[in-house]
Amino acid sequence: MFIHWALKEIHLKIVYYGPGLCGKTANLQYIYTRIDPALKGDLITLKTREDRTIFFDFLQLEVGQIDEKKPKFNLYTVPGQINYNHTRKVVLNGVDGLVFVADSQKEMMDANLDTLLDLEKHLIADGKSLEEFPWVLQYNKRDLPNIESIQEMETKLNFFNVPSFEAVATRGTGVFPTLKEVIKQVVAKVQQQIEEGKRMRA
Ligand SMILES: Nc1nc2c(ncn2[C@@H]2O[C@H](COP(=O)(O)OP(=O)(O)OP(=O)(O)O)[C@@H](O)[C@H]2O)c(=O)[nH]1
Ligand SMILES: [Mg+2]
Repeated sequence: MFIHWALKEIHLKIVYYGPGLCGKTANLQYIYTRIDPALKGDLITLKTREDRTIFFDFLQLEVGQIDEKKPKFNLYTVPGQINYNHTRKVVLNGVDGLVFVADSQKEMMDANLDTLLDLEKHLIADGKSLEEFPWVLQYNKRDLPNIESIQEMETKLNFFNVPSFEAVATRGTGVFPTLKEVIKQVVAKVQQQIEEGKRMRA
């Protein structure tokens, strides 16, 4: 979180995390096409020729008001490829909320879990933990034939019982429910922090 007092803005960072090719960029691309131009910045993407993310995708959104300040949500994706571990760590710096995008295809279950554990490791190194952090799960690619059941994915990945959403990111299905829930959690946490801050000063 970063508060720009002069502009009365609160900048909040949401990161889409998940294994390679799970659909993180597809989420941001859909959001970008559906947001009022007055409320969004450019979609900035840094990708290889094969459309794989090499550093991150970035999109800024404006939503409502918190404590008389304008919240600006900075949405980032991480690169999912194994060899970009350091980049993922850098992109996670200062994160306020997370969307874990899982790939529903059966053969991706190990990669989903490994990536989730890798995320937890980065958070712990930064003094945070999935157990007490605003985050949601998205089960993406529900349109493909060889997918795992939701029940099985819940058992394998949702060990902290966070809100979860089925999605087909390329069609936009489930994309906004996922985003709205993570925003709701992040805002609730920020409001709590602001109230605590006020009490401390009182
Ligand atoms: N059928 C189907 N394909 C999808 C879905 N979401 C994404 N894809 C496809 O999966 C491929 C990878 O999607 P991306 O959004 O680039 O995945 P990513 O997670 O950003 O991948 P990296 O940046 O390489 O980590 C693309 O060909 C997408 O069109 C989905 O819900 N269903
Ligand atoms: Mg990507």
